[in-house]
Amino acid sequence: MNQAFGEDRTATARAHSNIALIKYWGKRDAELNIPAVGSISLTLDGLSTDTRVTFRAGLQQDEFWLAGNRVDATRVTRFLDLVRGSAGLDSRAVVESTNNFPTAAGLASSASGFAALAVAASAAAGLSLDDRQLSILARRGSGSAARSLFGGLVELHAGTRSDGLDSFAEPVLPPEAWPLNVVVAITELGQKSVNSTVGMGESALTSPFYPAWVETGENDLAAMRLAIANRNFEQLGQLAEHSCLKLHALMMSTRPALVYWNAGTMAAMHSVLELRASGIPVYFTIDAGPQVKALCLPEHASGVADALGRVVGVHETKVSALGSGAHLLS
Ligand code: 2P0
Repeated sequence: MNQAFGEDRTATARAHSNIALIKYWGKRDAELNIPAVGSISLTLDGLSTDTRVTFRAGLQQDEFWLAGNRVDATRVTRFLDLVRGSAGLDSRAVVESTNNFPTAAGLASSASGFAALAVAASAAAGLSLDDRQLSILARRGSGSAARSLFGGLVELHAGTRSDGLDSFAEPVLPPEAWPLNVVVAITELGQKSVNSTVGMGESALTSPFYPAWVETGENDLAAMRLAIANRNFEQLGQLAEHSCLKLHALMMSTRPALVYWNAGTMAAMHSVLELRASGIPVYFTIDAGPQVKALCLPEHASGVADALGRVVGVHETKVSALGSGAHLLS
């Protein structure tokens, strides 16, 4: 650190991405970013974001560097303002972030991104927040980020309070308690066209299925909690596929329609169904993007990855186990 910038306050954090088994889509408060429904996810060890935050006196504006390129800092500034407000800090910050996976292609970069930013920025600002407070802070950046604070299987509560203080994530099962694998099949490397925040706002306003989506959410969560408590993989998989397909029915019935699938997505889904018909317990889930994630047990992961890797339209596959929660690196 340059002595001339003796007031630098810096911290670096790592967070892993997560995929939802019971999906979040829709907000009950857009300003405070409070979800309309709860969600349950699985934190992935193979997909992570490392973020360094340096508050620097005299800096004119926040700088956001993603993989070495300076990018728009609007959303980062809005988030850092929350941290500065709590810490009574004026300094702007340099935020340097790297993902080890394609950004904005439906692999939840905002989840690991805002979770890492919440941990690094609060530490650099000198705040000492507990896990629940960190999860609430991360949620303000991105709903799915609240879940990436924790490893293994995680639930984000929608809560009922208007201030959102009961909308936080909690661990359901630590990663070592139930070894599950996810095979990610990448069907498109480019950027997706509609971001999730905008998309879910349009779904709430225009899809005739949105009321049913919100109404059935609690039942799905309860059934998934039970499947996890019983370590019932078939139940977990069936419920995850149902939540995924219900989400995409909601998206497709939005105006303008949100169609995230491509031909490779569909082919990979059918490959999962064929594997299952041949006796391999494997289930698919898909987020707001074209990638397919296949849920399976570790003994089937390499066979599932081989099969999905041969599907026309699948560019590559990546096997991931359950990951740990967000943590400081320095
Ligand atoms: C999820 N997704 O539960 C669902 C499934 C995408 C499809 O959470 O507006 O980027 O920043 O709170 O967290 C993506 O939504 O949205 C998401 P904001 P976020 O993983």
